[in-house]
Amino acid sequence: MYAQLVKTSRAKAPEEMSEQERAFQARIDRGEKIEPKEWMPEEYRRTLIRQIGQHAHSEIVGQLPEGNWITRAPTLQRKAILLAKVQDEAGHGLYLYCAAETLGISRDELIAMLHSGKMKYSSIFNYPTLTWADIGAVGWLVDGAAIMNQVPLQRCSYGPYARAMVRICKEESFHQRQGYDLISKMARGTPEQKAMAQDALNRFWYPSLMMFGPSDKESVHSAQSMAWRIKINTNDELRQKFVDQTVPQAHYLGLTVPDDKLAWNEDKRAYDFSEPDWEEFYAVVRGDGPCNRDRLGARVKAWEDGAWFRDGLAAHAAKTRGAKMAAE
Ligand code: FAQ
Repeated sequence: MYAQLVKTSRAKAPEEMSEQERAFQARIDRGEKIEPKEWMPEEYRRTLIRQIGQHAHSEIVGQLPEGNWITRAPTLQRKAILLAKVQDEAGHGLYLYCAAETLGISRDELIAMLHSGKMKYSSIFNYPTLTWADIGAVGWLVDGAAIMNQVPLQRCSYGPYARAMVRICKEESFHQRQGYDLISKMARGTPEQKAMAQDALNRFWYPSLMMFGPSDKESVHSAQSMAWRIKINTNDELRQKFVDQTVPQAHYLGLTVPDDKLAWNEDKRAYDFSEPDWEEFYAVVRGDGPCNRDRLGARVKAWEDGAWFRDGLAAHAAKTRGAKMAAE
């Protein structure tokens, strides 16, 4: 079902739509929310499954780079903060799997597609977290980019996705602030700590820009997804907003953004900046990033190791159901 999604770089024109599709589009254009039991075009449903499913997988796989540092956090307070953040990401994954399930796909099917490589997760989580400063960079830059993309999604056309985003955005905002707090302590610490903060920025800058997806001219889904308000902004619009928000923060921290071409453009009242290396992006998306195999391997192992627990829960639920039916 998922694999049949048509890839198109343009939105369907009104004359190509059926009467029912035109009425559906009119509801979207009026800003109405679409709810699970209502009629929707098959492609709308599949596009949502793809995007929400990938988003859910990203939250779950996204626990791995930070989970890697829980046992090595430098203080009890930092450890408690990191634990809370990683747990929040699990919660985000669960809200999003629930939202996807309202579209008629099961969580088991979604997870099987992640494990077989049929479904994607965000490219960013295929980069390693080599030092403690990377945990600051993940919060500051990765959560910062995630929020930039997710705040508009609170206004997306599909009710369950839009509502899931409200709580997720509140929590992501805490995540971003804790990352900025961590990186600012490092940037204002000893020369060695400042060097670690700079090194983390150097390594995470371009992968963070890649999170917004390919440039608008290469984005296959944007036009139709925007017409359906599954996406509110284009990939390049959000990337630009992220750069404009983040560069002054880096300057304030005394850190240098690793881009020789970065310059304020007074005419457009925004920064000019270098594009990420798109060949690297597509290689990571294809499965050839620095950590793809480790990340997927860790998820598959966790799923297999947890089988006894899922089986136990299902057996208990069946037993309880049987006892209830016998009593009725
Ligand atoms: N990585 O036509 P478009 C987080 C794929 S949450 C991998 O532009 P679209 C929280 C795309 O799927 C981060 N693949 O696609 C956290 C498509 O391939 P397909 C996740 C990517 O969907 C923080 C192809 O390229 N957030 O970080 C990426 O219109 C810290 C063509 O691209 C979301 O998922 C990528 N970066 O736009 C957790 C937000 N970009 O499927 C832990 C919701 C593109 O045809 C720690 N998603 N591709 O085979 C979206 O807004 C959109 O799906 C985009 C991509 C903007 C990501």
